[in-house]
Amino acid sequence: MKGIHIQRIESVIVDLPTIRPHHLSMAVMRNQAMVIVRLFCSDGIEGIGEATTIGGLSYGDESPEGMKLTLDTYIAPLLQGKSALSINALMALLESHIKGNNFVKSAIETALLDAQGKRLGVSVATLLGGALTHTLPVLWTLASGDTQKDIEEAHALLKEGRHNTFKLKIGRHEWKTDVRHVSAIKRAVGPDVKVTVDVNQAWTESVAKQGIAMLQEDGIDLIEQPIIKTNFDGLARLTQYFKVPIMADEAAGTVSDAFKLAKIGGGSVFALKISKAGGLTNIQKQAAIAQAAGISLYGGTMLEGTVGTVASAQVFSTLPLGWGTELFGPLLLTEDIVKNRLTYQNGVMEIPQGPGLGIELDMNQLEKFKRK
Ligand code: MUC
Ligand code: MG
Repeated sequence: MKGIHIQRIESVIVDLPTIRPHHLSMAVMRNQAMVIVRLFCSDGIEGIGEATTIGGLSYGDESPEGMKLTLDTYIAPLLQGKSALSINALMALLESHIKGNNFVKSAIETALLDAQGKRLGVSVATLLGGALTHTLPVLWTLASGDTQKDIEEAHALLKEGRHNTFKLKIGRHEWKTDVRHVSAIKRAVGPDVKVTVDVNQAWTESVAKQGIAMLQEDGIDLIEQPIIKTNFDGLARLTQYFKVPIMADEAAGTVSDAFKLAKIGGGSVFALKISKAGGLTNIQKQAAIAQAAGISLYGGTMLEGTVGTVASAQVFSTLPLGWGTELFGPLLLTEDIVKNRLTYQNGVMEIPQGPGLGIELDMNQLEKFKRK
């Protein structure tokens, strides 16, 4: 084992089409651009990772093109030749040389854990202390941009039994129009189907007070990031004011964000995302803070493809998630770049059980969808 080092790191941008346009408050997605990281070690083992965001620079402050540049120009030369065996040492090195860039750091930590798991013959979840489960609940996001289409989509998925919980993306329209859209869908799916909404920061605090009051009345189960992410105090006020749980997503970015929010009761649920947090071990730190503060956990996504989704699933499987996950990213894509697509049925996904992430890139597909 001694002397195993990182030989080189490669990154490619892959563009995959979505099954339909996906409407969020800040962008409409028609395809997904993901940065795939390949980390080659001197023992012949390759680790893979993914850095993916939503809508270019409209969601976060890292773009696919910028992430590739950061990887190729700063991270690859920094890690090349270093021992591949202590992931903590490598992440500390990254932290001391590179400020921010959490999405990229998450992809690198994923690739290091994948390589180490393959080397030791254990899953990433095992490296992280062990899985509590081999399946995770997964909801589906209705975001076609049209109420009637969303209702049809929900009915089809309920009939098929693939999902039993839906998240609605709102915040693109005048708030009363959005609330009517949510009410119509909730009425159509009925009281037994859980419905959550994600406002993606679009409301002011005063609009949020009116909007959430109506959504609570309609029996909506969870309200995600209603106001701008920097308004921690506002999120705490809304959490205290309403009976319906309020979830911090964009606000709960880093470990220190989680600490600040937990201190003031900003949110009764945290949406955990490996990208925002800068990696899988930081998710466990955020989760520890949340658990100590009595805040529930939810497994979030940046709409990653299979690599990022499985990395998220590996760490989420080590945590007691009170609100399940939204790890449906691969289902939003028409094509995949791994050999075995994930299995989703009866409202859950199965977590691959092989060493590392337990998945393998399909090199033909990677070549086909690689940005030229
Ligand atoms: C977000 O803000 O939660 C997650 C599901 C989805 O449709 O969009 C993402 C981003
Ligand atoms: Mg969200």
